[in-house]
Amino acid sequence: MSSSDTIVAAATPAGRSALAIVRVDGPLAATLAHDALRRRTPLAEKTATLGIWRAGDGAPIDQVVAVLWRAGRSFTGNDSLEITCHGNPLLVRRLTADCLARGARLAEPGEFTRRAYLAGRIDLTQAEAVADLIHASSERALASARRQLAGELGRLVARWTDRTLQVLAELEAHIDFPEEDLPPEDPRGPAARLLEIASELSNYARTARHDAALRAGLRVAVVGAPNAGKSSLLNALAGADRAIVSPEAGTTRDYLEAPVAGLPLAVTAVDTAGLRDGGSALEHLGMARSLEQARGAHLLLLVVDASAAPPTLPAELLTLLDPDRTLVIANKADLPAHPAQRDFLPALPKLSACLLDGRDAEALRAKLGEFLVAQEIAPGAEDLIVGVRHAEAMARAAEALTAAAGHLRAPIQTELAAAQARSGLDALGEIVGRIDNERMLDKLFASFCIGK
Ligand SMILES: Nc1nc2c(ncn2[C@@H]2O[C@H](COP(=O)(O)OP(=O)(O)OP(=O)(O)O)[C@@H](O)[C@H]2O)c(=O)[nH]1
Ligand SMILES: [Mg+2]
Repeated sequence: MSSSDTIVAAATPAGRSALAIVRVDGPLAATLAHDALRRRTPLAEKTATLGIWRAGDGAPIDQVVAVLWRAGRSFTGNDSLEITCHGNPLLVRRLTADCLARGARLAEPGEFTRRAYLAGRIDLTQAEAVADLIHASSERALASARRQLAGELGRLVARWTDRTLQVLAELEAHIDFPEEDLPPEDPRGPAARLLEIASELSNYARTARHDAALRAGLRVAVVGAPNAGKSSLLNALAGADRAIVSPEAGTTRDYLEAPVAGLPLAVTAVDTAGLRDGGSALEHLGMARSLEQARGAHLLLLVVDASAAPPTLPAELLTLLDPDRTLVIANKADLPAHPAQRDFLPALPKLSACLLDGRDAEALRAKLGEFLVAQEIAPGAEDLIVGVRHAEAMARAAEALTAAAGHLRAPIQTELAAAQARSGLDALGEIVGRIDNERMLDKLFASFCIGK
């Protein structure tokens, strides 16, 4: 896979659309456009050129708009061409085939971004952010990808690297001139500084626990006794009439999912069959599914009819009611509250609501969003979330720097400390890609789409 090849790929999905984009990158990009558009003068860079793209035999393929970026000023670092044609897959195929006939080859998945990385235009965290930005399914995931693409994580890593290098330089000076004491420049001494960097690294590594919430979203199970208002809650969360609501107990038999509307995170709510002791064989099948959903959820919303005596819930559910991941929705607030409700599950956080019509829906969704962040089930708007790959390297770096600090306690072994500091630097380098590892890069870019 050489960067001196010219590569071509459709950058837009297969299917019919108003417009589609074919991307070409490499040394042939400029002449290829020049020839196919039958231009007498070279294509001006960064300028939209309208023309008929013709195959080698002169047959017209489509009227297109071509934009050329010259090497050094393009995303990839090479001459790079974007051809916008009409969004018919047949046209895209013919245009691509023509580029192949003119000497290009088909791009591998992620190869454009890989070129940008190899050309030093972006670091590895930014390359990953390109894929994240495309796949983000919520506002918060988009914001996180945007920050990483802007280089926020790369800059953090650069600062940790600089600080570690500073300590390493002092340690090496001490190795060369052991008769002198360890440097007086920083009163905290090298060990304390290494531990400080390690602790920051560990803190950031821990944010990766939110990575899955950003990527795959969260599941919230709505559980409770029959007729408590679970389906009413699902509808309120979804902002749509998804589930059947009826005064008959046992309306919902199976579970049913809907995306929660208006949250910055992708949250799926799951309505379930009512849970109670006893019941028919069919009800038991439904209840088994409810419990399965409850076990698999990131958060439980336990709906309770606050106007009635507290329900008797099955023991299997009670064991799942962890105060950190359960919110009780005390429903039917429009009716007089039953006095015994005050003593019902006092350890759990409660929210009073009326789910009769949509009146509380928006406030409920907002409260749900706040609760998810407050309980650290979901990341907050300001949090920088690192990926699993970054976290793993950060944890290794932290471990090495902690070990380095250990060697600076009596008996002081400066050489061993320096070696550990160096391996900490290597781990930091992996995050941004200052390493030469083809296999790792292959794996990483293989998850990209073709044309990216
Ligand atoms: N008064 C009052 N009635 C409500 C409220 N919320 C729901 N209800 C009524 O309670 C009944 C049951 O509501 P559902 O949402 O179907 O309850 P459920 O928990 O899904 O019931 P099952 O699926 O049968 O287990 C319906 O008649 C609703 O209109 C409320 O806040 N106040
Ligand atoms: Mg229901």
